[in-house]
Amino acid sequence: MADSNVFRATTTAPVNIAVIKYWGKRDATLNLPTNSSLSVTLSQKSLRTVTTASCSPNYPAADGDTLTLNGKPENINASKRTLACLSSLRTLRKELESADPSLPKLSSYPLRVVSENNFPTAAGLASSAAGFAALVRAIADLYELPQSPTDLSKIARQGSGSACRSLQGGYVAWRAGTKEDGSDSVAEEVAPASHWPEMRALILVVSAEKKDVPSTTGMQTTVHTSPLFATRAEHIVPKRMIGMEEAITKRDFPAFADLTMRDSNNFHACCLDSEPPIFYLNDVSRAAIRLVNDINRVAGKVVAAYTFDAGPNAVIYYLDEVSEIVGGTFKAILGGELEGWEGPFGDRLKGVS
Ligand code: 2P0
Repeated sequence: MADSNVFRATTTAPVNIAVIKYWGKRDATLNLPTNSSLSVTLSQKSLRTVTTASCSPNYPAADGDTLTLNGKPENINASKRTLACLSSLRTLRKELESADPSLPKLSSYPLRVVSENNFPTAAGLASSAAGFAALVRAIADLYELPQSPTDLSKIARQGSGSACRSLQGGYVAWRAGTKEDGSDSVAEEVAPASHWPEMRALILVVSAEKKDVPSTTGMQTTVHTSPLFATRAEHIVPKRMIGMEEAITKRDFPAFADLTMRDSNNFHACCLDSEPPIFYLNDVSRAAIRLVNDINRVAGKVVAAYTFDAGPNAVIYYLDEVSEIVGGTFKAILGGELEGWEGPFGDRLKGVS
């Protein structure tokens, strides 16, 4: 869209929470993972990044490309990951311009990217997934690129691994791939959100503080020092990916929940097995695990599942029919221990708009 020589596109991207975790890189430069992963894309009702990308022949070349995050200018040149995304997107635009010389030469104009997370800062949730997904989508829209979300996932992956799963809605698998150039390390939709409309997620904000060990550092410590991790990447996750896709296809909640909890536990066991050990869970996280087990025991079947990323905050998956039991129990027993809540996300689970 042209507006007095400024071309502009705005988009939003959602947060995703993995049920089979990405942890470990086989190539840190291309950001290729050691194992495949699978996530659920949350609705954008309260957790999303909004990004506007613009370019213009009138933007001073001396300013170069600029990025503003939550109102603060960022040093784009200090972020190799951002530079890699911008460079890949420009290359695709240049291909379009070469094929059709009548197109405006957007690839030669400086870019301005302005991005805002609408999550309450207190949520303490990783924002890199939604952030890089929104950046890639906004620039792809600005450049009118014809590439599919799966093709664009290769670019978002270079920004942050988990970002490649936020370009699509519903249930999304990131296939680790085997090629050295990363061309087959892409995200693809396993099922749309509408496939399982009863699915809900609740985020328990156990702590809003920054995590102790950033994911990028933590995962490589695990890769290099944990004997358990080798078994996880080679044997445990490949089987679980198959089981998880089957559980989603069949809408088998007990199987989905069992794999989700086992995979969270196995990922945190690998963290503990690292040298030095990495601790992401705290006492309240462990209380949340016990509470889910109690809820399931009292229900006489598995109706709720917990999962934890690189921090103490719990995400609880459940189906709408047990919303009151799950929400009510957590509020009554753990409410006072928590710094906040997000969700439930469910009937509005969807992808990028
Ligand atoms: C996941 N996490 O699958 C896992 C579970 C954290 C635990 O993806 O280095 O921020 O930018 O590729 O994507 C966090 O790692 O790491 C993550 P980089 P990212 O969601």
